[in-house]
Amino acid sequence: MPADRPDPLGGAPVGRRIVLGLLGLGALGIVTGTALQDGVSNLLGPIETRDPTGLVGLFPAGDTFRYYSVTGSVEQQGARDYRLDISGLVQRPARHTLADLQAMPQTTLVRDFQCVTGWRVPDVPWVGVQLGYLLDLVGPTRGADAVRLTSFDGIYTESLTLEQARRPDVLVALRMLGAPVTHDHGGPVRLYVAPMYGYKSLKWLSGVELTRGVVPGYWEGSGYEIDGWVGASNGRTADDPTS
Ligand SMILES: Nc1nc2c(c(=O)[nH]1)N[C@H]1C(S)=C(S)[C@@H](COP(=O)(O)O)O[C@H]1N2
Ligand SMILES: [Mo]
Repeated sequence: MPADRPDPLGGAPVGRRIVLGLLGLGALGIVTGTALQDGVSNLLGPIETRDPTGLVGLFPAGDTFRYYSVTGSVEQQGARDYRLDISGLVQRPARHTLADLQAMPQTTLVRDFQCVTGWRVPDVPWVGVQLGYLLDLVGPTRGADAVRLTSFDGIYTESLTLEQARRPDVLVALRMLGAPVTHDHGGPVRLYVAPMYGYKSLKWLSGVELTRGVVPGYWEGSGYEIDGWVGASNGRTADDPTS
């Protein structure tokens, strides 16, 4: 039989193409509960190592978030210490406290959260300030066409084109799951990029830098798509100009 065909009885490995294909569908919770708890082993590769047949993972994992961090532990930032810097190619650089952000217009979204490794949490309530609103406050200069996002974990970075960053479903999130964003989920302030995979939703957000040209994020050197669209789902429509 072809090497890529799953063979449950014979136990032949499912080819990488098929595993990735399932992930690409994105609708199945296809990883097991404990397999992917730790941060650095979240790459696509380990799924095959831990579940060589690809069959164990076809059982639903439960609709829960996994804790991910590429660093061991992250220092807590409380409501008083928190600062968000918006800098780079802007007319008026800004620094916001948590209270500043709370006083700005809040947007509520109820959308899925979907990790590229296969787990997905449906209908999560998110509340926060649209990233586009914050960009309007600073006024990107003519040369700016992207944003680089940094985390106070000191390591993780992400990026979006300016057009993506201005989407109304991209939030600087202050609340998720009906409560302030917890430390483990990247609080007090994280990004939520509804139409893209979870890795774009940077936790412990500390900086937004306007750049010329997209600077690839932490995982994007290892083969993750820079444009991490989840597909035509989660509120994105086929006639969406940025899809
Ligand atoms: N700073 C930081 N942000 C991050 C990550 C990370 O390791 N560090 N992991 C990303 C990935 S791959 C996912 S799926 C989500 C997980 O969010 P959660 O830990 O709230 O479940 O955070 C994203 N943002
Ligand atoms: Mo992820």
